[in-house]
Amino acid sequence: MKKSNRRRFLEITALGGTLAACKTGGKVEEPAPSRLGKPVSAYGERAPFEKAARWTRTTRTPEQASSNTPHQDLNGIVTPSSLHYERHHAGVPRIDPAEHRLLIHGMVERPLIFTMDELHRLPSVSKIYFLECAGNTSSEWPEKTAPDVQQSHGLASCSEWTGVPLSLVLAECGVKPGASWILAEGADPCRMSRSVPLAKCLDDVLLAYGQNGEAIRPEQGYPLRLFVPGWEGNISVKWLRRIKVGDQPTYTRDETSKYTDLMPDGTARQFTFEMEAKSVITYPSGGQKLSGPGFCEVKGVAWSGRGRIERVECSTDGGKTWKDAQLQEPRLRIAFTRFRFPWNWDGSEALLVSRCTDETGYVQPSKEELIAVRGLHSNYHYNGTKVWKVAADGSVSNV
Ligand SMILES: Nc1nc2c(c(=O)[nH]1)N[C@H]1C(S)=C(S)[C@@H](COP(=O)(O)O)O[C@H]1N2
Ligand SMILES: [Mo]
Repeated sequence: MKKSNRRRFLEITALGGTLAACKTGGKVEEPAPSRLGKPVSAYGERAPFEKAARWTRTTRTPEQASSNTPHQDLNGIVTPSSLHYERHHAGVPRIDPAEHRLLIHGMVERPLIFTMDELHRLPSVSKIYFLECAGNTSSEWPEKTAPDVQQSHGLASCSEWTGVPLSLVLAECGVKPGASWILAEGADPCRMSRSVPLAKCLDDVLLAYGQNGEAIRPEQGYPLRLFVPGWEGNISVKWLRRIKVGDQPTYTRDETSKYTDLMPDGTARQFTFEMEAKSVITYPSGGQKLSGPGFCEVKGVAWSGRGRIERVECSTDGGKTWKDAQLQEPRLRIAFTRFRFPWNWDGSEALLVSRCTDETGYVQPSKEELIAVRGLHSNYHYNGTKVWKVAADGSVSNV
């Protein structure tokens, strides 16, 4: 999978491509020496020329809102914390970590209350995981369309999360025989809460306090969130303050009024936890414009809640023919995987689309295949392939 720069250059020329770059006209001047720069600073800032920003949408009130990651502007697999998507139902609470407590009670031998300090002393792990709202890409159900990848796929981001395995803390409390679910509750005014099967809690769920090397951002749940790898974002309860161990799901408002899907036969899917494999081309993507024909590296991200991404294929003719994309290593389980596909645009209309396969062998469905199974009344868990049209003038749009 590794390629030397020389090989990559040969690949471009083999494609008949040319590199879009300014000609020097023979005369090359060295850049002038610069003046003394800005002094050191306590907390870094990005270059003032960089403008990538979250796109925000207010659902009902300013607190009932979401904001989307600008995938079109990002590289690699880690989303900067300041650009991680946000979704909250009652605003971002301001929580002093010194005051914060986590209560664990219910079907346990020893109900315990943890301070943040006590949690920080416990054995910890760091893992790179994506997080995706179940509603991500719901704009692709037929009646609606998003103009760009930020609006269509921006409710998914990927961070390195640090925290204590929940299994360890539950072992401290001593889970009673017969227990099979937990209820996790947030400290925000709506007390957002979800039921999580105990088996998942004992597997890979984290009590996370770190994000990309520093403390979790307030928007992501500071000072403590539940992190449930690979499952719909809603279940990763932020500002976590209480876990109650029990022997059945609680059927909270968030898992009955929402986060269920109406199927074609009128029944509803509930507790659809896993996020299925999805991929999307982020460059070139909707709203962008190619300056002219020639070489263009197609780039994108793929992820699966069920494990590792094994394969990504790309098509430039709307899915009639496919070729394998290059996958950036390391390919981590339940994390973004960056893919790249060398393309020489000949200037005629093209339909760019990607399709991924995860380690379980599951292949991302086309929109038509997804609708055949799920119908048209669903809102959550859309993971169909995404086609972008490149018009002859280079402009890219959602089709
Ligand atoms: N306490 C609490 N936890 C919450 C929410 C919330 O509103 N309150 N929103 C949920 C939803 S719908 C999603 S998709 C994720 C979003 O996490 P993020 O804002 O860190 O991206 O958090 C979940 N956890
Ligand atoms: Mo969500």
